[in-house]
Amino acid sequence: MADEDIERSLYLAPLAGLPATGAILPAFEVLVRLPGERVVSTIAGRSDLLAWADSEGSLVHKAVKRRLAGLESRCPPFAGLAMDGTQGRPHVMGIVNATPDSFSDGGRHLDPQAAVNAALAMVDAGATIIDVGGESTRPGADAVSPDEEIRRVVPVVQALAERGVLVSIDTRHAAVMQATVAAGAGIINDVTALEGDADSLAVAARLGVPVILMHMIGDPRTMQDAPRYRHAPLDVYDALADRVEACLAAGIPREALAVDVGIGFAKSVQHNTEILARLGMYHGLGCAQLLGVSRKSYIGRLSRGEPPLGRVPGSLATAVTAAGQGVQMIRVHDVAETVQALTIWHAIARSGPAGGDDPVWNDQSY
Ligand code: 9MG
Repeated sequence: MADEDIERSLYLAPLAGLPATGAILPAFEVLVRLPGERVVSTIAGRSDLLAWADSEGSLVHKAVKRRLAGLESRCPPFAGLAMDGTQGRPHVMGIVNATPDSFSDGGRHLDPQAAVNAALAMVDAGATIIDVGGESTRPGADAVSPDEEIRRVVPVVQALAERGVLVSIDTRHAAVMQATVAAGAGIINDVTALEGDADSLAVAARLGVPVILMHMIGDPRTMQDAPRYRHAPLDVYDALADRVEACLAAGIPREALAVDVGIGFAKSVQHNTEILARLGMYHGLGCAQLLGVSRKSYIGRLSRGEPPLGRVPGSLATAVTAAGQGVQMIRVHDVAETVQALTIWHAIARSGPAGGDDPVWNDQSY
């Protein structure tokens, strides 16, 4: 097997410690794709893993060291925001949908001023990014023309950018990327990972703004038909690695990329939970990580069939799970609730054995 093939068939999912913060990680689930596509996995402490890699020869040793280096290095800032743990709790991205058919707040933000007011309230509640979208990506949603999308989102993006808000534009259309970055958007959030429009990769590279690459198969109309994977967490890892490589080749630097596993996009409930249990693994891609789970249907399916507004507790539970695996940005509808949950998570995490020397935590004056 070639060097690169060995590295691509070996995956490490951290079991403890915060990846991407520069911390040494103590233990891993080690997953290996065997020829014929069978995947075997085992649990190993860091020193056992290195001893095993040594005994397997220099190529395996090199591959393990490279994977470890990816997980244990400090993530550089993304869009000017710290991503290496010094930010404390994960950043919260508030969702503002300027669409008539959005799955959980449809119609409420069609008036640009109402959308701007809702976004400013989210910023007050602690959001550091506002994600503005003009096309619903819920399963089965119809596509919207780029012109209509631009008409919906540009006034909102412009008003927020003028007030100094960091705006990400949720779009899969190159023309919308162009119009909204001109209006002040600071991040592109593309659920197709810049594959949904033949011009997106070149346009994003030319615009020079940071990009969030989300994993999906197919498009929102068809994606839930029959999602199939050989091994969902590893297939998603490989697909994101390919998109990161494509962006690097197009001239977008790694520090301007964030990855997102795309929960609910072409995934069954089991695919979602298998991926959510291994979020730490995706830090091996060397990019910041965003997660969007807010009010998604897997929560109702795993619970008691609650409608979107009844899925806030499950959204918070997932956000806290993600924070514990080093995910740096969480995309949500319920900003105040998420900020509170993540603040408490952070206070507890900092006081544990891996808590370190957070100056805020160590301030005894309160
Ligand atoms: C637009 N959109 C809807 N769900 C999303 C998710 O989970 N991640 C990202 N990046 N965007 C999303």
